[in-house]
Amino acid sequence: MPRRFKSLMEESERKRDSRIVLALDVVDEDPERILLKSMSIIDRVNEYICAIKINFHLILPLGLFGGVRKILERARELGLPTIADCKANDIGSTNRLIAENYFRAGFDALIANPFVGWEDGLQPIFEVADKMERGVILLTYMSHKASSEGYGQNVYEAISGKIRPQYVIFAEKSLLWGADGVIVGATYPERIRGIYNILGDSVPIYSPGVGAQGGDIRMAVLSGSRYLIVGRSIIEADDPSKSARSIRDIVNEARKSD
Ligand code: BMP
Repeated sequence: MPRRFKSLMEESERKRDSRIVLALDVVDEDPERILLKSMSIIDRVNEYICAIKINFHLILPLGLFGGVRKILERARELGLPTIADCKANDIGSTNRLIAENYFRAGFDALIANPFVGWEDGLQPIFEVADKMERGVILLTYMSHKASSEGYGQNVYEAISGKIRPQYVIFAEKSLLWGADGVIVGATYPERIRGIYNILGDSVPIYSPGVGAQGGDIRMAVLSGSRYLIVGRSIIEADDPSKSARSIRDIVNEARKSD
């Protein structure tokens, strides 16, 4: 049975006419203020976004079964899917425990790192996702400056005996493993295009890296990104609601000219 995360995202996207995933990266020394600010941002921007991604900015100070669970409940009430940005990257038994905990807390999907491979690596995560009907999104080309040192390397692929770009191999694995999405930095539109050429519409591309990291929304969308992950441009704006709406509108405009 196919996992339902992709359709959950499509439904949310349709309902709100938005392809913006909010990176709820609220920073504050006081965990209580993080929780309050997070809730307030969600209330202000929820009509302009289609999902919420939560990273260690919240998971560490609030705790998965403490404040984070409250935020996940709020997101659920609003009908917004949630993604755990834990970049799972360990041996199989630990990965299984990571997935079980994030999904038990209420996340609809998690982000994992394909560098660890399948057997005794990511396989248990996909098994847990199947069992609990959640999603798995794979890092395929990250948005930061040193991304080429890992994702962009040319590597010897034992199966084919050829030298190939790492990110191309990861894109192919996302198809093979049945991933529900891939992360490709908006800062590298040519990589988005290359990966989109492999995946087509079967595995949606999620792109962080616009705004604060310098990526261009229009270029990312025209190159094949389906969802834009946006944090600081919304969170740190004087008016998060206005910022979320205007980014949503730029994405929708770009889609029309596609
Ligand atoms: P911002 O829009 O503030 O740059 O936030 C982007 C978010 O996406 C952060 O939570 C970051 O950790 C995450 N992210 C990223 O920026 N690049 C990647 O390649 C993968 C990510 O998860």
